[in-house]
Amino acid sequence: MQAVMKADRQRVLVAMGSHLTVAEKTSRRDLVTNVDHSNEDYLVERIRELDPQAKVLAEEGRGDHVTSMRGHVWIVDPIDGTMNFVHQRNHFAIMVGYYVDGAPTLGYIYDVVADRLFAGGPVVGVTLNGQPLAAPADLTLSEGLFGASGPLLIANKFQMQRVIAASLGARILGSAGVQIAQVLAGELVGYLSYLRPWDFAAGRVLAETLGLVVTQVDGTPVNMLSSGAVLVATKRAHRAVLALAK
Ligand code: 2AM
Ligand code: CA
Ligand code: CA
Ligand code: CA
Repeated sequence: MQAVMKADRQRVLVAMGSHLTVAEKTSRRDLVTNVDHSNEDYLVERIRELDPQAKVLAEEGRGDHVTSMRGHVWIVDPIDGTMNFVHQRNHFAIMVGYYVDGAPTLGYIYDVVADRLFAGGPVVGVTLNGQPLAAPADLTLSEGLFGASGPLLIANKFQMQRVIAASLGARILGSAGVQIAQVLAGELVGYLSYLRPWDFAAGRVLAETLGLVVTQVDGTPVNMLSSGAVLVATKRAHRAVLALAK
């Protein structure tokens, strides 16, 4: 799958440089492009070749109607950060997560323009562009930058302003994948956003493999078949955020 992801980069960069067809899904802030669709086609086809029996849960609807995590389940976000893809031509990710009987097994987050591919899982460890990635330092909230979500911050949901005030500062990038990758790399101590399964499926595998904690903001386990306010953080920052985010 790493080779599939790396090969995909050039295709996506070429498509990004050509005319984009952009449509609104549920609002003017919720976009989809021809590249989201074509890249989902590409990834789902590769997964079908690799693992014909598997179920595929994919954002733009190319996959299956998945109602259980039993068996092999691949979860695909073909372009994460579509708004950035359209308006910045940067700061977006391709993400694939793989679960076996509900167990996080493999994850891939590819920050396409930066050419940073985070890959791996509990059996093989995590690599960044093929090199082993060490677990980030277990810094607490006051010792690092916190990845926020614009909508949660504006609404001050989950005491987002208090959480940020307790950190070294807020960073808002508009791509769950790129921001979770920054937590993996030790560049953020945590990230909190309202997410759907394909937004955090890959990140959860990679984060848990590195000893980071992934739960809902109330501390309960995440569910890979539903949306929720998801917190990805170092162990110490996770404890600090849960205490504040009432
Ligand atoms: P997407 O680009 O794949 O839709 C910032 O918008 C981040 O939140 C992105 O990772 C985006 O993923 C995700 N997101 C989740 N729900 C969203 C929504 N309803 N509208 C826009 N972005 C959403
Ligand atoms: Ca979307
Ligand atoms: Ca997404
Ligand atoms: Ca997407």
